[in-house]
Amino acid sequence: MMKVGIVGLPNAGKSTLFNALTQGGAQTGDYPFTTIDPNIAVVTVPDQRLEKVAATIASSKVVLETIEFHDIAGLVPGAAEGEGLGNRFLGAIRETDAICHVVRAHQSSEVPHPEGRIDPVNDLELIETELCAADLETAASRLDRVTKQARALDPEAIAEKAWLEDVVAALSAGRPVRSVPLPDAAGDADRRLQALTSKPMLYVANIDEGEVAVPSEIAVHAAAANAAVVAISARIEMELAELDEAEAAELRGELDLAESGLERLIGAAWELLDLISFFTAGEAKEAMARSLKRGTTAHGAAAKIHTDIADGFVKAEVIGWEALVEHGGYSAARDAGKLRIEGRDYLMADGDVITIKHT
Ligand SMILES: Nc1nc2c(ncn2[C@@H]2O[C@H](COP(=O)(O)OP(=O)(O)OP(=O)(O)O)[C@@H](O)[C@H]2O)c(=O)[nH]1
Ligand SMILES: [Mg+2]
Repeated sequence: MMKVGIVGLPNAGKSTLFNALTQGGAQTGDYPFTTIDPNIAVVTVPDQRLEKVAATIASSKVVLETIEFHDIAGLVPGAAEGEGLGNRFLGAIRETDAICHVVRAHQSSEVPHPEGRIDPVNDLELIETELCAADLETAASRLDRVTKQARALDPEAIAEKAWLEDVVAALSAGRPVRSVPLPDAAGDADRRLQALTSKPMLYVANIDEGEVAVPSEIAVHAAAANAAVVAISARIEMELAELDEAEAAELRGELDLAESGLERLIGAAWELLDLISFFTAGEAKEAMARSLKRGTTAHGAAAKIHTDIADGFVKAEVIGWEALVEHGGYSAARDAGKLRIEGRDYLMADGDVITIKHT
């Protein structure tokens, strides 16, 4: 299960967004450091396609993919040197697979800004500077260690040393580790470094009620930082999350919000992480959605289900979810020649329904 850490300046709206996404009851407040210990909640990734497949096949149960959100304490300038809740904050981010960076872009005068002004790009840079400072310390000490190993003429250590030198230079210039290409010869050097700024980054622009677009200066900054970006009014989404389904749908219509904040955020995250979804579904069995890196084979998909299934892989029956629903089930789809037999090297497509035959 993917873990996403929600970070940002104090009062940016992190806990409000967290509550909207998770229907959680995290405390929010118009004062800094409302959150101290991280709030953690698991949400299911909504997927109408799987619901339709499950209804067609008469599956017993729908099991959706899940994401764990961590709502972390606000970060302040100097955190890398222990300001604010410095180290605890940074430790909490280390545990996550991707970072969701909430930046205040709403103008509400009721909510104080810790810097006393509203400037989203500057806010993004403040946080990124702290993350780079924390990584610089880690990378410099790792470079020290690897430099000693590299003397022993270990080719991977030599490649790692060269990469770390580039990393230290980038971080010193305020650029994230994710901007430094990792040569093949350096192996898993990025995993060993465990940098905060190598994690995929998604910005959430917390916009005014009634707005829908990402402010252009934030979009420009995101493109330069290799980050994805979505615009969400955390306050509206939290209010929507408290309504029943019919009321929420009506208000969404009025606000011109076709998808929920959660759906938009997941859509952007899937694109950022280059993920697709595939399904397994059996009659009177579970219908399940799982995420997969784009470009994964049928054998790789099998490994996601169970290592035994991957080890005993013989062949796979594959069909796009829409064709399966159109034909009304597996046997009609098979009769129509739409259920394909694929081998282990078949590249999975988004929305594939797969049945793996294994020994
Ligand atoms: N007008 C408006 N107010 C918002 C919005 N999002 C959050 N707020 C308000 O801003 C204040 C801070 O929100 P929180 O969600 O507690 O902020 P936080 O980032 O979790 O803050 P810390 O935990 O202190 O770091 C609260 O009073 C929220 O109601 C928004 O989209 N619009
Ligand atoms: Mg909070």
